[in-house]
Amino acid sequence: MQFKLFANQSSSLAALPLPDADILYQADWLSAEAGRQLLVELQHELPWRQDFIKLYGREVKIPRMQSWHGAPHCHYQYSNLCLEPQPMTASLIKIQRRLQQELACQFNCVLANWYRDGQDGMGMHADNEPELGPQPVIASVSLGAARKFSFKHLRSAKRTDFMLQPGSLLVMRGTTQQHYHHGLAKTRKPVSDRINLTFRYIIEPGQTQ
Ligand SMILES: O=C(O)CCC(=O)C(=O)O
Ligand SMILES: [Mn+2]
Repeated sequence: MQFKLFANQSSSLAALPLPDADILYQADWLSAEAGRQLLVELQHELPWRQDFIKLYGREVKIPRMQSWHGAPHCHYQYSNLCLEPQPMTASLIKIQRRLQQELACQFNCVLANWYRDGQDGMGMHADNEPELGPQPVIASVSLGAARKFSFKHLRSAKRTDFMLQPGSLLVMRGTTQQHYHHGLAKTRKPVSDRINLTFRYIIEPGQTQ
């Protein structure tokens, strides 16, 4: 199913009608000009790295560049990778503050992903690491090329695709990570650079929720 309705819609955050989930989307959360500026700023400012994961005993490049930022306790672990947090930058703090205000919740870290072309992508996964808590709020800001984003409902295997527009905000919260995988498919179509920021909150050791 395609959410054509949301493709170029303006104004405010709207709920995506997916069962067992709580997902909000706004296509024009940033103006076109602000989005373009932020893309260039982040391309130049963040300490981008090419990371590798182990697959069947072999080291393989992950198909994107990434940069992990946050509070000192925010370690990010997946596959055999453990990322140490880089300090937040002024541009990341500005976006984080606006998100915290508009969504009335706290974030303390952000994963930046840079998809250089259609051969970069992210496999289907859930952001369900225990340190994110049982019902994490994940706020995802997209810049640059529009790319197809997919949700897969785990019980029914039903897939829902839609285009994530530059300047858009996608919020996944509630039970979304328990019932869905999400990902960004590679494409043979010519596409230019895209940067995605996913703001998260990692619980501090000893903190009770
Ligand atoms: O690039 C995207 O839109 C998705 C990124 C994502 O799912 C993640 O960083 O966990
Ligand atoms: Mn994710």
